Amino acid sequence: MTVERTFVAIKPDGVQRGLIGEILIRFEHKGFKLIGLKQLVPTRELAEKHYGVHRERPFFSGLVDFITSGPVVAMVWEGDGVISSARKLIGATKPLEAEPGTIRGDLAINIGRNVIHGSDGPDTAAFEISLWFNSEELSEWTPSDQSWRVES
Ligand code: D4T
Repeated sequence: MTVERTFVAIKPDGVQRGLIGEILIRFEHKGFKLIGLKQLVPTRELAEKHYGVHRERPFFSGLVDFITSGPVVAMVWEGDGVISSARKLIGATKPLEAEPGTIRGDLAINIGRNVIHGSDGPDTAAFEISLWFNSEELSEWTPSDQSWRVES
């Protein structure tokens, strides 16, 4: 298994609903390592770049309006297989189809208010991390209990 990094963002609905702690703890308890964390209100330019693949979709402008409507908590998480594992922790895009136990399955109802974003592959992860973070905002560190999470 390769050590990877992924981009995760708590969307404005998750921040407004006071779900930051609830979401962070799921990634921490899983054992992934937090490399970067900040809260910001995204500019339209940032949001349009982030959701650029959806530019032609009918929901695009509503999605950009929503994601720029308030603070977002942007994060980078690191660990073995973290890109696909984060997607599993997050659950299906449509919250009513997301399994119980996943973040969307437990905490959301509506596709347009689905609380959280996670990169969907290695190329997207690299693009989104560099879009949202400067390199000096990312920390290189070793958790003191690392040997209790990962066999060396
Ligand atoms: P994100 O990118 O937010 O993690 O969501 P997903 O990766 O799970 O899903 P996506 O890229 O297909 O959709 C991006 C974003 O657009 C919203 N959306 C999507 C919406 O409001 N209406 C829609 O019909 C779709 C397909 C939800 C997530």
